[in-house]
Amino acid sequence: MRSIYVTTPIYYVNDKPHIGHAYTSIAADALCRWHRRCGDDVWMLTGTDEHGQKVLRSAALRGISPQAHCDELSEHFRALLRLVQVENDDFIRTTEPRHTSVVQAVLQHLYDRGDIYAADYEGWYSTAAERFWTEKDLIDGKCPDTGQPVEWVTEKNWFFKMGKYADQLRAWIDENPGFLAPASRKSEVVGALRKEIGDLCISRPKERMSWGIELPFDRDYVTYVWFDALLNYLSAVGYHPDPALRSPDFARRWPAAFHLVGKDILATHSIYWSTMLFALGLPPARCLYAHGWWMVEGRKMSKSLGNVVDPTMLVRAYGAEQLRYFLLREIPFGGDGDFSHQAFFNRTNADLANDLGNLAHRALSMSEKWLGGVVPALDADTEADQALGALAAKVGEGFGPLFEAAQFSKALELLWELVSAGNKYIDSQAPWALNKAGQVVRLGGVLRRSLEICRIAAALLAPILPTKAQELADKLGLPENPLQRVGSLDGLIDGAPLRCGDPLFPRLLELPAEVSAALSAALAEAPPEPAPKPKKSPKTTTSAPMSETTAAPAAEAGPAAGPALIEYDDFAKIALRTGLIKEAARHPKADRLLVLTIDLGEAQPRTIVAGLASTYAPEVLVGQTVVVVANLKPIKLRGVESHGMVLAVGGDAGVQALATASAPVAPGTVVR
Ligand code: ME8
Repeated sequence: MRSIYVTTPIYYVNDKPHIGHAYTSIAADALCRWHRRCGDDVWMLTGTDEHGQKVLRSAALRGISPQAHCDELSEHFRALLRLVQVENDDFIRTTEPRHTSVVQAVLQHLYDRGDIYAADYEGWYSTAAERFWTEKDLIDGKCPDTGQPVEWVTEKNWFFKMGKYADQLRAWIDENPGFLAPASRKSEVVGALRKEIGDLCISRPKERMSWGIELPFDRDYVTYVWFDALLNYLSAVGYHPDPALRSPDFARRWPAAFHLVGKDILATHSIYWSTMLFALGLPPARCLYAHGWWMVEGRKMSKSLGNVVDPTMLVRAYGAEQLRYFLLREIPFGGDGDFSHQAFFNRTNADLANDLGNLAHRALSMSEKWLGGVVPALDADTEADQALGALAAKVGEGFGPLFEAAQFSKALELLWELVSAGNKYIDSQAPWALNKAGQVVRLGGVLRRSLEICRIAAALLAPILPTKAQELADKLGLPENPLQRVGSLDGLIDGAPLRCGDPLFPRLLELPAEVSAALSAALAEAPPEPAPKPKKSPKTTTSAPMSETTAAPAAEAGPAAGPALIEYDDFAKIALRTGLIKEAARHPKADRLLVLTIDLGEAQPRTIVAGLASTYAPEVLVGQTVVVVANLKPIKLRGVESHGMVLAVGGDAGVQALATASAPVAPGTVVR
């Protein structure tokens, strides 16, 4: 039995969790669920990072004590885990005594060994940002975060002898090729280590920042938040510098650790953390995996841009498992990606509703209709069956190693080769024709192989879609959903009862109403132009960071003016008619516009250009009845002449819904 200890970063409680936090936790959970299914000894740790300037500032802004703030915010992170079906074994908070006592014991131990010493720290201090900067960080001699003047400050602080362990780290990386992943990010660390590695300032004077763990050997200082936070990976599994005081579980978990982190904190983990471990006489974790960054429409998620994606809303709108699938499928785990509702919508419909859902529904419904609703027997393999079997074998062999290497999207891509082949197999073998011709044995064989593909999908998807995969296994007459025979088209139980029921993933017809509303709200709140941001030094600096960055305040929406009154005659001038959308396409020159062909009951349908592209995929509009302003003078919109206007709910802030008729009506019906 392999021991697998998977960790996520512990998240700052300066604000509520967003989709980036959900991402790492879901990935860690999927990995753990996979290993649990393989029978490994798994432990998943996540938690919250509760000390430091950022958290202190957030609490102060709310006018409550930092501890009360942390208690409340930490709960939001726990609630998110439950919502997205993460089954963590432990959740650590850095304000818990089980953690603070270990941090203090480690500090004392390193101090006693001579690995921590006092020295003057010098640097450019920004009072506005409450942090030090190096000379090269400054922009025009001013704080890069706030643009305010900085002053040269010298202050006593405590330092960890990080530089002493730099060679050991260089050698470790050379000798352990699997330590840093993916390979593309390894070069960043290797590059950083080519330069000299200084020592790490690990203290903050209490007079400047008191929200932290007190240094056991100097009561005027608290511990730098990163030195405190990184130790969570040890404190949570029973570590103590004195081996006699360690929990027996510790040897079970360390160093079998797999740290999943975002690329933003790769340097702190690879350099700070590994050298801290060397100083404690411990080997680094088995693997440090830095995944990529989710952006939103090409921009970093930020409160001030109003584009923070709330995972709670996504779960309510699309479903927790759809979110898990989208995040792990849409981008390679090490790469960056762009979040958009359109991409979510398309991915959910294409992969889950159309490919997998359709395969399952077709195979199950035909088996129910023509074969008595039980698992049919296999027949002798034809050439097409052999090709399908070979593909299943390839998937069975390839999926696990990819998944264990956190290559979730590649593993899913591989599985989908089989799912798509299953749909094509049904098309080419035409079970309906076999049924008509009374070829029952062949019909059974074809449907059995199609059902087997569904079984393989259920077995392999369980770590990502825990509930849906079990639901699919139930439909296939499997009370358990075992991870066996995933490379073979022969794993179902002959004669077991099948249950078709409702489709596994209903097809989305339009963006969920809540999503449209959130998009409109975001548009209303976002500033018209993103404020130009001064260049900021990356979080990955190996110099001694003295504080965290500030968050810009969210833009406020102005008060709405009441509408001006008009006479009835003014209103009567507007000819409103119902229109049936016959065709819809993206505008060739404008992302937000669609070009619609609408039947208004006239001799010819009209071309109308509408700003609906942010809310609706063109294909979902075809067949919908809308309300049209039919007597608007034609106008050219980005080169396409528009003959009318489609009414939608949501005003200037963005479209939330279409204005439509509540019952079927003929095109061209008067609306008044
Ligand atoms: O850095 N895309 O906490 P944090 C992908 N407390 N992942 C994202 C993301 C995005 N846009 N935004 C956040 C800290 N993440 C420290 C960690 S560990 C000892 C201390 C994820 O709240 C990603 O995992 O800023 C990233 O590393 C982490 O959240 C940062 O969370």
